[in-house]
Amino acid sequence: MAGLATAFGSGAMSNSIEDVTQKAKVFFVIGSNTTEQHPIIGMKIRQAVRQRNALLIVADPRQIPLVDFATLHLQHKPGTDLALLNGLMHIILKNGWEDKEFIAERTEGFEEFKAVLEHYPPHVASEITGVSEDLLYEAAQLMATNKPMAAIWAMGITQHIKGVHNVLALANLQMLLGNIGIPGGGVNPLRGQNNVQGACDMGGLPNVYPAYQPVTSEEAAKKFSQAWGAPMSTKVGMTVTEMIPAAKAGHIKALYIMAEDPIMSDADTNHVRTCLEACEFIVLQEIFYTETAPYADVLLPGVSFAEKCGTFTNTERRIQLVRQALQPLGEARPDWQILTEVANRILTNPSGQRKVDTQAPYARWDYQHPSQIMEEINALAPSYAGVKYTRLERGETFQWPVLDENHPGTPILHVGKFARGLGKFSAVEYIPPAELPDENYPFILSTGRVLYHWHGGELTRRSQGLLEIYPKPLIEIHPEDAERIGLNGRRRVRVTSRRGSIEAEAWITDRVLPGMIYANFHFPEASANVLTHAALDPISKIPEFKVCAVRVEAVES
Ligand SMILES: Nc1nc2c(c(=O)[nH]1)N[C@H]1C(S)=C(S)[C@@H](COP(=O)(O)OP(=O)(O)OC[C@H]3O[C@@H](n4cnc5c(=O)[nH]c(N)nc54)[C@H](O)[C@@H]3O)O[C@H]1N2
Ligand SMILES: Nc1nc2c(c(=O)[nH]1)N[C@H]1C(S)=C(S)[C@@H](COP(=O)(O)OP(=O)(O)OC[C@H]3O[C@@H](n4cnc5c(=O)[nH]c(N)nc54)[C@H](O)[C@@H]3O)O[C@H]1N2
Ligand SMILES: [Mo]
Repeated sequence: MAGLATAFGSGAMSNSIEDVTQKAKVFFVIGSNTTEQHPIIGMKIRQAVRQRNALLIVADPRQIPLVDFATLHLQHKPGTDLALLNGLMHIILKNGWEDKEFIAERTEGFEEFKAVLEHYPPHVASEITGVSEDLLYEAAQLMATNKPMAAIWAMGITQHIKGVHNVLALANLQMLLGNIGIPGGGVNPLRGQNNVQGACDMGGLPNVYPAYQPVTSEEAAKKFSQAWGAPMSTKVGMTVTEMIPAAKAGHIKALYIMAEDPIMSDADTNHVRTCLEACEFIVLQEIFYTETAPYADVLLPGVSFAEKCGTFTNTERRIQLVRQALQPLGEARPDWQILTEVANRILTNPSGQRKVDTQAPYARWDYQHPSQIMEEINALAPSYAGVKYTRLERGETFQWPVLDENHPGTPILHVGKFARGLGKFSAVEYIPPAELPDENYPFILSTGRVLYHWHGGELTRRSQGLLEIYPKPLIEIHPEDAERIGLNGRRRVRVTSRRGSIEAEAWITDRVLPGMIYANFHFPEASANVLTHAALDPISKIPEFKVCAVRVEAVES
């Protein structure tokens, strides 16, 4: 997420869902299983294709359901996106299909970028990606001759050691074609969790305060020190993927984990277990007793979305009010109330260091209602300045930035001008994934989700209906590979990486490429994360969930 912030001010959709799905002439969907993971947006893309003949290019190593609607499917090898994108842009430039006016007026860094593209003529791009030269040419032509094109992506692009560079390459593509700041175009990362956008907007990242005010800025540090009554550091903090290993190394003594299940969702589960074991003190704020719960010293019972009020900010930067529908059970309380209580204990603890000036405007921790939290947000986060609770209660929703009480919000970012002035082309080169197949581990494993389950499955494995449809983890394997490993009518496979081993049922299907298998992390008895590799993107610190090397063997059921 931090990485996306470098390109466009924040990792958010530049255009709105309505705008993109109604106005794009071409959809370029890369690394997003949209119909299964963002079903509403997926449905709208399907409608656009069927009802108004929009064109659809899907770039995905798997035959995802959206491929049935696609004009072209670029089925590239996992982890080769940069070669694919640079190869497409090479063709666009060679044919003079770029938007020369946009490049001259709105961008910088074009010459260096152009020099890098020289390294990706069609035969090279085709060799690396496995996509034929003809198909590359067809895709480039289709993109360049139909404007506007909306670029849409998700985790298939970002969960790589080159995830940030992949995103920068997509921004390059959209600038090259002049598809930024216009209806039906833009750079559109589909955010995952219902409120992950809101969490980032509120500074739930190690490098920014609310509204992406940089932690390293003296000015921001001063602003927040005064508001919160305590000195603020200008040092960038750690990401979760750095904190967990730091707990093992002894650099972190305590973890306060809220609404995360690292035993299920972090890469390399066996390693995560040893890290959590080594950590001296763990607080877990959860709504269920999860796989991570046995490692916690204290469990704090939170409540689900239906039992509290507040706001969620969705993937198109839209801030929406949530109203409480159910009464919390037992001692469970909304997360903000638990945090308020904990903060008050710290503030009033006589043995504590009490460096807080409680006279500061927002140091009191006396919230009675989420509307008071929103008042603080209005005052401190400029892009939320006009998101007044009273407006939300009247039924308004807004896409930030909402600059003041009368501002209607901003459906499309970067109209006429980028947040940073000129849009910068980035010269980014392809490098292979951190771990590639070899003699001992001859398959590529890619991981992700299925329609019927949610991450660690804590929420969805409790639903009888969902379990009836998808009761156990399945590992997708190509028919040729099933034969090669001698499955021979049997269904069970053992998958082993350098980090661990799981056994599960195989789903023999040509959804995946030969030489590639696909697994999910929805079931503790066979979670893909036992196998995954915690190699991180050096900028975003996201693990390479989408590529590692494994061995696959048939086992007796
Ligand atoms: N039902 C359901 N919906 C969800 C979630 C859930 O758990 N269940 N989770 C939510 C969350 S938090 C998120 S982040 C989103 C994730 O949404 P997505 O990113 O769409 O979901 P993933 O399953 O991670 O896989 C993305 C796609 O990337 C492809 N892929 C794999 N490797 C590569 C590669 O190297 N390059 C490219 N271009 N593609 C590749 C996969 O085949 C897959 O189609 O989903 C959200 N929606
Ligand atoms: N192999 C592999 N691993 C992945 C990924 C992948 O594609 N492949 N994707 C990654 C991505 S994109 C994501 S987002 C993560 C998701 O990983 P997590 O965030 O760990 O997964 P979730 O299951 O969404 O949520 C964790 C917990 O939040 C709890 N919870 C739900 N609502 C509330 C609430 O209101 N309050 C509190 N206190 N708790 C609540 C649930 O009970 C659940 O146990 O997984 C990552 N891990
Ligand atoms: Mo996510």
